[in-house]
Amino acid sequence: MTHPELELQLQGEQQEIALIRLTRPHKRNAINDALILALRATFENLPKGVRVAVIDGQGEHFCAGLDLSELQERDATEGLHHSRMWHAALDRVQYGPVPVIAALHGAVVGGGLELASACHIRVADESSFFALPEGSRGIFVGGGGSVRIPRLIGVARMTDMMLTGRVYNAFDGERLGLAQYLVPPGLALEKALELARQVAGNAPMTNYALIQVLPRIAEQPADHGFMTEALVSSIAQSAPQAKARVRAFLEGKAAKVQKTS
Ligand code: 1HE
Repeated sequence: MTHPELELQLQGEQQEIALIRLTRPHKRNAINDALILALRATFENLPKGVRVAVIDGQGEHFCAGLDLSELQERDATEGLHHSRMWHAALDRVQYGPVPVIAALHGAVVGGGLELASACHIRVADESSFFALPEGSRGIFVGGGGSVRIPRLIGVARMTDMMLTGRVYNAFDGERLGLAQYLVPPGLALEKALELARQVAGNAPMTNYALIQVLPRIAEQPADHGFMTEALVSSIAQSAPQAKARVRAFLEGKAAKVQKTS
């Protein structure tokens, strides 16, 4: 399946890394209907053998958010369906088959930040900036941002971003939790691919539990969460891969945890 708004490239020794690139640089990768549908289709049809995905944007910016030129033509009912279409697509990103790493640079704004917040790891280079211009455009987030972004930075900070148009630079973005990694300009993709190789090497059941179960435990009352955790950890540890990995450590054949400087 090919989409002009999006490029899928397989990387890694076993083609286990899917590099998904937004390819509308002339529109700063603004997300029109075709692009959001292409994202959904891509995550629903990842080639067999893919174990991790990386998303980045072509050109000077990761993503300028919703393509505002399409907004003018929608009435309320169409707007509702449009927002639900984004929800469905970003649900496939967050709860798809593999962990997803966003490589961020330049503008990560509006729907671009909503897309980034549906990913599991965000790597920002120092040129990145984060904003929610919806507030000043007289609209509201519609791509799941009101659910996901407060979980990263809190309701108060998101409210401020939308009420005042506040823009966070890359340093503040990383400090607040909009990104987990900060790298020099131009190196976000390289770092994201390095992390992707590491993630692809994990036991599949561990990755599955991390992307599918951990966020759901976070939504459960503590008592239910403990029970879910016990069930999932018992399944994970019974996998042959887990047993082999633990044995390798006990026999001195696996890496120790290294102190960082
Ligand atoms: C666009 C869009 C867009 C650029 N929709 N066409 N998002 C925003 O409110 C952000 C709007 N964009 C910007 O603030 C700036 O474009 C950027 C800071 C991202 C980049 O600035 P710059 O100087 O590199 O580019 P530019 O000259 O502003 O834009 C280049 C072209 O891209 C230009 O079109 P052209 O035909 O004149 O060349 C722009 O009009 C076009 N462009 N951004 C449409 N967003 C699910 S709900 C989510 C709700 C939202 O995301 S609202 C926030 C929308």
